Formats: sequence, structure tokens, C-alpha cells
Amino acid sequence: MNPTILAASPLNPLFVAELSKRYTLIGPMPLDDLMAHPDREHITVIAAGGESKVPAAMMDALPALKLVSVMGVGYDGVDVQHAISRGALVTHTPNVLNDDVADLALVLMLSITRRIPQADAFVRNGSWAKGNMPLGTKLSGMRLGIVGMGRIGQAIATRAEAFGMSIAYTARSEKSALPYRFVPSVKALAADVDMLTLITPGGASTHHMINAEVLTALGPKGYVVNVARGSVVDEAALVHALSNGVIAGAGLDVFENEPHPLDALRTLDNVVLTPHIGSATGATRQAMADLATRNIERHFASEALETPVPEC
Ligand code: 8YV
Repeated sequence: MNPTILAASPLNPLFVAELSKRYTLIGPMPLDDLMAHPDREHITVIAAGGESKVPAAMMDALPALKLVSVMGVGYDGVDVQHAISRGALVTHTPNVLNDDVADLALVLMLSITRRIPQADAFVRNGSWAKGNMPLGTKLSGMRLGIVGMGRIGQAIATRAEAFGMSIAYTARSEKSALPYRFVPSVKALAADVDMLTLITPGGASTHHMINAEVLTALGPKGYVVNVARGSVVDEAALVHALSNGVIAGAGLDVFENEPHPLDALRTLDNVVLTPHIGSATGATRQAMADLATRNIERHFASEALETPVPEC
């Protein structure tokens, strides 16, 4: 009989398809239903997505738990320390999505400065026949500040180089092998750049890292692009900054409360909004589903996991 795997939340259909070929996939389900499930004591794997919540209580419901396999590079919804304390490992899907997320960061930088959504509407609604669109802002040559210089941050930097942007970054520590300028504090970085792009992990250590003070430091000609996690930005402070000319604009792929971004954000003209599509291409999502599935297959084959999270 196929082993049973628990889905922590509704999973990407490509992941569901891969898992269903090999295993009996159950869930998501409320904790009470899980406690009453006949397979509960034998389940060794939880499958999750990048935004799934895998709290301690869900893990504790599964006494045989050995692996949480996340289809996503971010795993801030997983209580990793609890997993480790229970003798379970956590895997994620790094690298395979670097290009797509970095591409989207550049798309948002271009869209907000060149006002691409407004330009598209301008052509569609016939405004063009009445005159030209107001001028945009030049992206090439801007000073870019990257918050988080991991694999995706570096992919953003190499793209930005092609746009003649100067690149500085902040991160937990300086990466001296990289040719970019390290700035220890996010506020100092914001004060020094025109475009602040966020690609740092979510979770408690980066919660509301981009606050009113950082936005004020960025200034009235500055832009924020967020392809990280909504939790990294204090959204109320961002709305205030966007509404009052504290900063020029923002490009946002992620939000504090997905899929329900603040009404205030949806009505502003100086923002470009996308629905968390950083890794959302067919090829990349398949590669993520394959990698997340391979980690599970390796677990059942008692082989070393391919992409454990750094804490494991
Ligand atoms: C997806 C993501 O939204 O990888 C991440 O951390 O946020 C995304 O790529 C999601 O994980 C797809 O399941």
C-alpha cells in the first residue's frame, strides 16, 4: 500500500499530481479531523507550499513525523525548531526558482518606473488619441539597494548590472566574494539608493523591517519592490508613505494578508500589484514540484535529502 502523506494546506496542482502518482495524499484538514484519522500514527511526511503554515500542533498530531517537504524556497510558516526537536527534517526548493523571481523583480522595477499598467490602460481605453501619456522615470542607471543577498538577490543583481544600475545590499553578513557594496543597516541602505528591492526570508527576524523610518530614509524619489514576503514590510506605514509623497512608488508581489491586499493599496496609482507570481511559470513550478517530490522519495528510500533547509 502507498504511504499516506498529509497536505498542510491546499497544494499546487503540479505537486498534487506528482504526489498522487506515488502516495495517498490526505488533507488539508482541521486538527480534530487529523486526530481522528486512521493513518495518523503512521504518517511520516507533511507536504507544504511556500506560504503554508506547519505549526507545532500539526507536527505533534503525527508521532511518526520525519519530514516536512515544502514546495517553495520560503518556509517561514514552518516551525523548523519544533520539527528538529521532534527529530524531523524540513526541505525546501531553492535555486530552481531564482531566475523567475529575479525576472519578476526587474518587471516590477520597470513597471513602476515606466508606468506599464497605466500605459497599457492608456492604449486600451482610447486616451492615446487625445494626447501623450505623462513621462515616466528612467530605471537604467538608478542606484539599486537589495535587501537580502542570497541566491535570488544575486540573480537580481546580475540583471540590474545589465541596466547599468549601481548595486549595494544589506544582509546578515557581508559577502566579500561579491563585487557589490555592503551596507550594514537597512536604513542606511535606503538613504543611499533610488530603488529598494526586498528578497530576504520572512519570519520573525525580518518582520516589518521596512518601516516608516526606512521609508522616510528612502525619500520622495525612492521606490520599493517586494518579491520576498509581505511580512517584511509594515504595510500601514507603506500606504502612508505612498499616499503622502514620502516615497515615489512601490511594486509589490507579496502582501501581509494574502490573497486580500489592503484596499488602500488597491486604490493607489503609484503602485504596481501582482498576485504572488514570483515563481509562477509552468517550467519553474514543475521543477519545484519535482524537487519537493524527490525529497520525499529520498526520505522513503532512506537516502540523504537533496535540499534540506539550512537549519537542518
Ligand atoms: C510560491 C514562494 O508562492 O517559493 C516561495 O517561497 O513564495 C513561491 O514560490 C509557492 O511556494 C508555491 O507553492
